[in-house]
Amino acid sequence: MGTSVGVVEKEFSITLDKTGFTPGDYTFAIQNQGSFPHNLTIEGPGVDSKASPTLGAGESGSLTVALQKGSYELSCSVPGHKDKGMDIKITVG
Ligand SMILES: [Cu+2]
Repeated sequence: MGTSVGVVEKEFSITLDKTGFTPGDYTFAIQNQGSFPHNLTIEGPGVDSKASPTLGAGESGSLTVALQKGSYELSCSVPGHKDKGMDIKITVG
């Protein structure tokens, strides 16, 4: 489980309730507050495109990953959403 991080997804943004990450296990608790389907996909050191299930409007889900030192990209892999702004970067250090 590790540290819990709240994630709000909507058209077209990803917002985290935490800043400042240190290496360790994290569970991203995702709420889709939009009206389109969204997911959370994480890519970075030791994490090869790990994704939550795609959540319908109003649904919640989670994704647990082990973060190492480095830079991670968090995005939504529903086609087109990343380019529209559902794409953020976090630095773990
Ligand atoms: Cu999306």
